[in-house]
Amino acid sequence: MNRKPVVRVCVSPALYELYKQAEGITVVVDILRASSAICTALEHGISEIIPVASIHEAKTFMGEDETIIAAERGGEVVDGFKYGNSPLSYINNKEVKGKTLVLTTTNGTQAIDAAKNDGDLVIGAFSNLNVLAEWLVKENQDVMILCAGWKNRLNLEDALFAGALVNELLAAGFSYDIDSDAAIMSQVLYNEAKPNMIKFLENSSHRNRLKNLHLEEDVEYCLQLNTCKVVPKLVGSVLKNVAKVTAH
Ligand code: 3SL
Repeated sequence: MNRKPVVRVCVSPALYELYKQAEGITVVVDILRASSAICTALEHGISEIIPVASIHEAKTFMGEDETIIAAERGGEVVDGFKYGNSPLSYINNKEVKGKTLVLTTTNGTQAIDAAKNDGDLVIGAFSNLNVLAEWLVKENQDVMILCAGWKNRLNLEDALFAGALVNELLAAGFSYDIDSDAAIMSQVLYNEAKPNMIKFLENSSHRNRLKNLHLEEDVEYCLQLNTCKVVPKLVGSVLKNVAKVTAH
């Protein structure tokens, strides 16, 4: 590319048509909790992930060998499924090692579905912030960060992640798009929130939804930076880790 790559932010899937790009890389983010769960599952032994939009589609995988099926709606594990969307359920869990994970969630996998045919698609979370930023810098293409939000409403935690990633990419030589306001807004929010994100999100909608479901531990985990070294990228219809593994 002869010019600096640009970074843009789409704060809601409802605005996706205004931001979608035929080329470049879309980063789908759903901090609470789908994108955090995807990174964690790949980091802790799941071999690949098939994101699907509907519970019906997820059920079509039932009975397949070496496959774990996870379904979440409204923050809860869907009846009839053993796994939902908790990243913690994939840590230190021998049952998931080497398996394919089929995953459907309220918003995260819907955002993936919306963007899957437009350029490359990767998954971002606080857990893979640095490794993702480094990977995007090497790719040297325009980046659009798509926040999954909640049923087309903006979610603060997704905007915070967008701000963190915009910070990283601008520091590495990316520039704002002419349509820069959402990126700037996200940076302002993140820079204000970063000393204590949990506190910043005290009155936020999805943090409180998960608190009511006694999932505070998940929220704390999802806000930790750089706990995973994976870059989940959609290859066909499957998310695979494309981060280079450094030899020890
Ligand atoms: O909306 C989603 O995709 C989920 O991440 C929501 S929840 O955190 O599992 O409630």
